[in-house]
Amino acid sequence: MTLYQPFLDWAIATLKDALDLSSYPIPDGFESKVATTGSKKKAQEVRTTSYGYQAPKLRQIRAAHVQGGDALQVLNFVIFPSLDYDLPFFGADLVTLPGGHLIAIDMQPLFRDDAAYQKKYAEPLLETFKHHQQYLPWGGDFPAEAQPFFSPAFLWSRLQENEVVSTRVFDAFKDYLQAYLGFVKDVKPAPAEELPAIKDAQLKYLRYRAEKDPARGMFQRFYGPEWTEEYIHGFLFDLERKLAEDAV
Ligand code: DBV
Repeated sequence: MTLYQPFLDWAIATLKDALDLSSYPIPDGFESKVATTGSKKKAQEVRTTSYGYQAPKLRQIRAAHVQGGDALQVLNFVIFPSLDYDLPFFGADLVTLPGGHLIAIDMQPLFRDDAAYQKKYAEPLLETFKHHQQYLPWGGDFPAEAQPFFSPAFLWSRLQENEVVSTRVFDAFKDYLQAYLGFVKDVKPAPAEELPAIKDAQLKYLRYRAEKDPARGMFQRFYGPEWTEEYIHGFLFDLERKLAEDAV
C-alpha cells in the first residue's frame, strides 16, 4: 500500500505547473533509506524517500515519504518560504500507524497573534477550513506548546478509513496547497523593517519542529540516531545550517 503516493505526485505536478521549480539539494545518503524490521519470518522493509525543490519566493519545498507496509505510511510535506516574504509555512503531516490515520494540514503562521496577519493569511482560508472540517473530525488534544504554531484553519483529525484519506483528506490537501499557491503568487517582498521579525519567527518555528519532531523515535529505531539527527538538521529542518553556511 502506498496511500500517500497520489498526494505526492499531485503536489509535485501542481507545483511544477504553478512555479518556476528547481531542485533543492538532498544531502548524500538521504535521498532514499531502507531498513528491514520485524522478525525473519515477517520481515518488513521501511523505505524513506526524500524530495526537495525550491522556487522564487520559496526557500525549500521538501517531502519525506515513509513506506513500511499497510501499518506504516507517512507523508510529511512542508514549504519554507524565503526569508524576505511574510508567507506562512505550508505543512502537511499525514501519518498512518497501526491504530489509524493521523492527519494534520495547515498554513502555519509566522505571527499567530497579529490580527492583520490573520486577516491576510487565515481568514481567506476559513471557508475552505469549515468545508473540510465536516468530514475530518477534530483529532483531540495536541501539545499545548505547539499552539502558537497553528493557524485557526488547522485541520487536525484522526481517522480509521483508508477511503476517507483517499477522498476527503486528499481534497483538503489539494485545496490548501492551491490556496497557498495563490498567496505565493500575490505576495510582495516584505519591507526591510519586517525582515528581522520574519527571520526570528522562521527560526522559532524551525527550532520547535526540529526539537519536537514526532518522527524522531521512529527514525531512530529504523535507521539509528546518527542518521536521524543528520536527517532532521541537515534536510528536514535545515534553516539554521543554511544560515550558518550563509546560503540563505
Ligand atoms: N512529523 C514530522 C516529520 C515526520 C513526522 C518530519 C518525516 O514533523 C511524522 C516524518 N508525525 C509523524 C509521526 C507521528 C506524528 C505525529 C510518525 C506519530 C508519532 C507517534 O505517534 O509515534 C502534527 N504530528 C504528530 C502529532 C502532531 C503532528 C500534533 C502528534 C504528536 C504527539 O501526539 O505528540 N507535525 C505536526 C503538525 C505538522 C507536522 C501540525 C504540520 C502541519 O508536520
